[in-house]
Formats: sequence, C-alpha cells, structure tokens
Amino acid sequence: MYTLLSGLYKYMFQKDEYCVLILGLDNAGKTTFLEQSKTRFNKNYKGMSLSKITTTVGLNIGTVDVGKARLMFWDLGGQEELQSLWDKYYAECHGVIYVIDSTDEERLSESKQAFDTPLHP
Ligand SMILES: Nc1nc2c(ncn2[C@@H]2O[C@H](COP(=O)(O)OP(=O)(O)O)[C@@H](O)[C@H]2O)c(=O)[nH]1
Ligand SMILES: [Mg+2]
Repeated sequence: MYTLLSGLYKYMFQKDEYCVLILGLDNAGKTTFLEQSKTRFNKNYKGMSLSKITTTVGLNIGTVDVGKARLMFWDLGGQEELQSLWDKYYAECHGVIYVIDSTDEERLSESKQAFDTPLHP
C-alpha cells in the first residue's frame, strides 16, 4: 500500500529531472542563454541584468521548470583548460545545448573542433 501511495505521490507531484549541458567556447553566450531561459520560464525569477554577466568560473547551475519536467542546466566554463572536463559531464547528461557565437567568424573552426572533441573522447 505504501509503495502504491508513494508511487502515486511521485506521479502527481514529483518532477522528472533532466540534466542539460550547455557547452561552447568561452564568450559564446552560454551564461546569457541560461539567464534568459530562467527569466522566461521561472515566474518569480528576476533575471540578473545581462551586462552583469561575467566570465563563468567553474560550473554554474540553473534550474528551469517546464511543465512536468525540471531541467537542470549545467553551464560549464568554456575556457580551454576546462574543456577537458566536458566529456565527464557529457556521459551523465540527458541533453546538450551547444552555443556558437555566429558573429565571431574567426573562432568558428575552433568552435567546431571543441564541439567534435567530447563527442569522440
Ligand atoms: N549582442 C549579443 N551579445 C550577446 C549575446 N549573447 C551573449 N552576448 C554577450 O557576449 C558576452 C559573453 O556572454 P556570456 O554569456 O558571458 O558567454 P559565456 O562565456 O559563453 O558564458 C557578454 O558580453 C554578453 O552580453 C547575444 O545574443 N547578442
Ligand atoms: Mg559563462
């Protein structure tokens, strides 16, 4: 009976959690994307002003609830030294968002290279 009730409770109230990685070169706009998503989907969240976003050091986690799903966004630093960590997180996540600065043509090939690396560790 307990299992049945707790199962029902979970079904009704618990959200399915999914981890989504946000990858891309440094300065591509990953943190901006995360802040914008939180502002749009979390009713009571007052987004931090976009001009205040500075380089992410380490890991920046943001949670967004969409319907019955809770998305946990992992915004990883894009600096070269941190890229080696990507594949560790990559193995554990449900989805990946890869951010590219389309106006930064000089770094497009660098971005492609970084994109390919964690896919073939
Ligand atoms: N014009 C413009 N600037 C952006 C956009 N997204 C990010 N930026 C700017 O690009 C810079 C780097 O953004 P940030 O989110 O810190 O990049 P991150 O290093 O990938 O987290 C910041 O100065 C942002 O304000 C965008 O869509 N349009
Ligand atoms: Mg950042």
